[in-house]
Amino acid sequence: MKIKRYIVDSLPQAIQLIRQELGENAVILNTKEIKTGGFFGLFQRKQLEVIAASEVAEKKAEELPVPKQPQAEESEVLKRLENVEKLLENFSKNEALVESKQSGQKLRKWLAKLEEQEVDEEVIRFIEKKIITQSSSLEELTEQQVGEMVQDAITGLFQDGIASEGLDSEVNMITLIGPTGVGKTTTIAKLASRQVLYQRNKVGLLTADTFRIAAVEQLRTYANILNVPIEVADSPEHVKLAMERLEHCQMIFMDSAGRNYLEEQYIEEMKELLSKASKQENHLVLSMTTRWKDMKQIVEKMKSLQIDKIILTKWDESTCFGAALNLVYHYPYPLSFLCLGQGVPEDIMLAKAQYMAKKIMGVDERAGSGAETERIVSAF
Ligand SMILES: Nc1nc2c(ncn2[C@@H]2O[C@H](COP(=O)(O)OP(=O)(O)OP(=O)(O)O)[C@@H](O)[C@H]2O)c(=O)[nH]1
Ligand SMILES: [Mg+2]
Repeated sequence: MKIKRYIVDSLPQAIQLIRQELGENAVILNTKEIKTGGFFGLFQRKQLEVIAASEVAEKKAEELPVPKQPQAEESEVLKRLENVEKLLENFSKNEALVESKQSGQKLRKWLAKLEEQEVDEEVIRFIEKKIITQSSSLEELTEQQVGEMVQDAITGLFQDGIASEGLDSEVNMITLIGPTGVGKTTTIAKLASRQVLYQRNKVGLLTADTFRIAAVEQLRTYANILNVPIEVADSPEHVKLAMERLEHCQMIFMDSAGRNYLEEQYIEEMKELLSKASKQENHLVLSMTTRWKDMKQIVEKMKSLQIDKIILTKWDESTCFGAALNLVYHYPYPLSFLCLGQGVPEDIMLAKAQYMAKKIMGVDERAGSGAETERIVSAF
């Protein structure tokens, strides 16, 4: 028995070839539509795979001088055909297995990248499941196309975790809370500058950070540049009085000392104070240079204060961005702003899903997208 595989454009073409090569008695065992050629998965051609067999071996057997046993010979052919069928079945099963392994490999490669970026296990499994259920033909996609699907899934998660407004238009007091050195004071300077420069709002600054003299001076410098009033309060009680003195301002930005959040007492006092102020928003400031494990602990600790939104700073200094995705996946606090440098007021922009997803996927933002201009224009 001779078996041959043909890749053709049509069945008549296959029949002609089979007759020429395997003779008139050849039989077609299987036909299947396949895709061939193409470039990175594009422009592929639909063709037909035809498996045909001819009974050459039987003819030889007939020529041998053996006693005629027509019935036995017949059964022999059937047996062989059954074997061929089994072989073909195994062959296509193996082919399917190889294909599914390949598609798995492409997806696994991207998921490994997410792991490198410290996207946590649960989020990775969520993305994997989403992509597998979304596409029944992953094996037909190129690695790049699978990557685009991963990026879309990440963008979708971020889109659900972004605040509809950076600063709520109803709000007249913004408090920035968060650990030491994440950029609270710098971010207040950025936000306040923009209110003064672009929104033409009357702005007041208030600092509850009296732990370091330099901290007050830092904010006072910005207040002087912007020509806006600044109040210093050294206890939650004084914060209340300071707020009254700034009542004429359309927007008050309150700075706080990161160090104080280590003290339960301070957190308790702030909690009471913040719950009293109406029309106010608390933005928790976190730095992208913080490891996810630590960031999670900070959020857990700060949770008892009312967190309305999260600002993520130092995108320019980090190489690992998965924590941002973990945050929106695990916590209900929407992202408001992203800070991308020390420059006041330009290095801030509204949280943007595509930007964050690209960072995680390692797509170079500098390559032609004009990130610099983008962040200045879209900050408010
Ligand atoms: N690269 C980079 N540096 C930043 C960013 N935001 C703030 N910084 C820098 O981080 C350092 C600390 O910033 P601060 O604004 O003083 O931080 P803070 O949270 O007020 O710190 P404490 O008052 O000590 O709690 C400064 O050198 C800032 O210039 C940012 O987005 N990117
Ligand atoms: Mg500060």
